[in-house]
Amino acid sequence: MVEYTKGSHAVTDRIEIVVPDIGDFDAVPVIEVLVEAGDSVTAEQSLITLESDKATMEVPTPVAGVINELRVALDDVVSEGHVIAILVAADENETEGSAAASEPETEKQSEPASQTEGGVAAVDTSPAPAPPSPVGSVEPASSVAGDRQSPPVPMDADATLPAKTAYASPAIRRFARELGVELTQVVGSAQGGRIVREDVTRFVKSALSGAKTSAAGDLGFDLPPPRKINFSRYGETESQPLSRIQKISGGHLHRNWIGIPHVTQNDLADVTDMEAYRKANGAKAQQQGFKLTPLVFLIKASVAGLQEFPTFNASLDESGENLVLKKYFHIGIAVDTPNGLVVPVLRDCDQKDIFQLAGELAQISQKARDGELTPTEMQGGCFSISSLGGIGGTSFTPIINAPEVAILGVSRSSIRPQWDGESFNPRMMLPLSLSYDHRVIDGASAARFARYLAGRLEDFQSMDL
Ligand code: CAO
Repeated sequence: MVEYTKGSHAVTDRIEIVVPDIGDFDAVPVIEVLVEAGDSVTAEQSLITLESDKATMEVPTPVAGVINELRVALDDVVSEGHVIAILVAADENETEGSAAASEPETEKQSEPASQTEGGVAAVDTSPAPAPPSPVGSVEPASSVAGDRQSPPVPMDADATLPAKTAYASPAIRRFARELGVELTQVVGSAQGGRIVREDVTRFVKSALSGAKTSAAGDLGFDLPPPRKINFSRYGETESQPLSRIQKISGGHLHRNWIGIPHVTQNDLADVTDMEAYRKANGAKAQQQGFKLTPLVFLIKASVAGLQEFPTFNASLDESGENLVLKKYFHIGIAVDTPNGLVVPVLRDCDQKDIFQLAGELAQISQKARDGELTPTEMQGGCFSISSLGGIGGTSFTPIINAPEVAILGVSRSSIRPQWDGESFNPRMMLPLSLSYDHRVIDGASAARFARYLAGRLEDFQSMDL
């Protein structure tokens, strides 16, 4: 396509800039449009960015000129030969003039393919800058593929994204470099976690506004979002949405997991005698319409532990510099429901006996399974217990239910041989897993607390049952 326009200084050509040979790729989305109609461009300046599954590639114009018409838009899908833009080429003098007159445009120029800071996630396939081509050397006929003057550089289909490398186009890398932004710190909001211009500016604004770490969970670091994976490439799949509870509790669990330095202290309690007592009292509970499970003894032991170790019955305040010590004893119980995990709170457990607690537990866990808990019933806990003992296991790491500072995980009791100094005896041993916030509780205190719990269960009669 040629159109000769008599200008005052030169003859200009309308040239189609097309997608060059991009290797084995076909139907590749346009993830960035770097120019607008009316922009002056220099030879080798990038016009658009394309993206395959694993790599990005900028397509430059082989000649200088003015963008007369843009033929692609964001998210268009293009293949080799697709027309990107119609360019009005200028002669050398005009090119120099326009480049000088539009200084900011030079920001958009391609850089050599050696941009490797921060690990190369996005493969910059822009060729090394070539000397501007004299207009006269561009054939004023038909299309100009990007590869005519800029040798095609195929996308790197095998490029993988290491976990902590930034995924951004070369243009965004340049932009970030100009602002002094370390791209590995920025969370990408575009598909597959790719970083776009807005992500960089948001990061800068956040840094300028002084975002900082606090006890409240303002974590002060960004995590790269999960990559989009097409699992159906490997076999049949089906999509199932998470339940509302899973979505809500998932956010809390994630924040607590990454925001609190967890350590889990494991111990074993000899509950042989306690189990005998529990079984002996089972019928009494049954008559009242509920079961007497080990959980109520664990609630009582936990209350005793919180009374003995007040820092376990505490929360960090918003500043992260003070502990709020609580004088009440409300225990959260993790309940498994068809819709996900919920943690209703049993109040004033220090003032209730094991039968009252067993009755309340039966009632509130049924309410939880029926999806009828009110927000108030899930608030105000001091310490939580997550019991998987009815199911099995030998230990696990429960996640602290912030703003609490510790949680007790309970696994299934079993008969284990215990050495009494002379012989092994079969004893019923209950595994305890105490996760604690290491900012508030040190390891020695946690070991003492876990031992204390075990001791209370072993000497259960000493508790106020
Ligand atoms: N060791 C051995 N047996 C145990 C036990 C233990 N640690 N804990 C409970 N059991 C027994 C009970 O005695 C009961 O036996 P019977 O059926 O013979 O009476 C059986 O296991 C089932 O107990 P249960 O689970 O119905 O009752 P519970 O009081 O122990 O627990 C509740 C109640 C609501 C906490 C529980 O049903 C539940 O939902 N647990 C799951 C909690 C959870 O999902 N935690 C994970 C959170 S992190 O994702």
